[in-house]
Amino acid sequence: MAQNTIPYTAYQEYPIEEMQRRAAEFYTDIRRRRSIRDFSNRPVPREIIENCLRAAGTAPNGANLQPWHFVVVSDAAIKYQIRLGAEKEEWEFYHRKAPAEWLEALAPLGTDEHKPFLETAPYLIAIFAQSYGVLANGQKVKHYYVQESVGIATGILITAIHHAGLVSLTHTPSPMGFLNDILGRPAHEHPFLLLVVGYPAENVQVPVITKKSLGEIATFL
Ligand code: IYR
Repeated sequence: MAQNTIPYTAYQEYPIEEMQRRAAEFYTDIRRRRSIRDFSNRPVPREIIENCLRAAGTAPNGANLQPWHFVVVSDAAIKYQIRLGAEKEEWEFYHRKAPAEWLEALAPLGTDEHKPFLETAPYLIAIFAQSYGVLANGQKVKHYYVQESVGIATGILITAIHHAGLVSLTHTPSPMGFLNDILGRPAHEHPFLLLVVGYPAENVQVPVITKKSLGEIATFL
């Protein structure tokens, strides 16, 4: 048993019918979420982003060491620097590095090296995964299951942003080391994702895609 415990009074049980309704309603709501690549420049109150980040920070994670750091960028000059850095890597990706098979897989999405949304959207959230933590006295603390932990936190963040009524894009220029330089993060923090957040542009279009069925993604034994 853990050394220091309190009763879990926050647990809330629902009657079966209510659970069924809640599960169905959540699915109906989250299936509306789409990755958006064309953003409005409409401002978003910072408090909304703060609460979405607080939600992300509740994620289950390795040894509760919370191996993440979120850098929220709304400053136009920094967004411009990030766009330059990302488009440089993306040019390399689309014109030099990406194998034909990968480009074929991306073709239905219509993506290319141009990333204007990195300047248009009101917020870019750079998500960093910390391979270790640093205590106030400078001592290093090893982190565990870092990728899994940060992935879960990112999933909660994306869900919170959708729940709040905003849209996002998981943007992954590769490599993303330029984010450490621009945002002044130390080398032991690895850029995980750049999450673009805001309102969708008016009359935004999204690719026609399908999701795998339950039978394809799950097995009940
Ligand atoms: N990082 C590039 C390419 C890209 C890769 C995958 I996998 C995607 O699902 C989408 C894009 C870009 O952002 O354009």
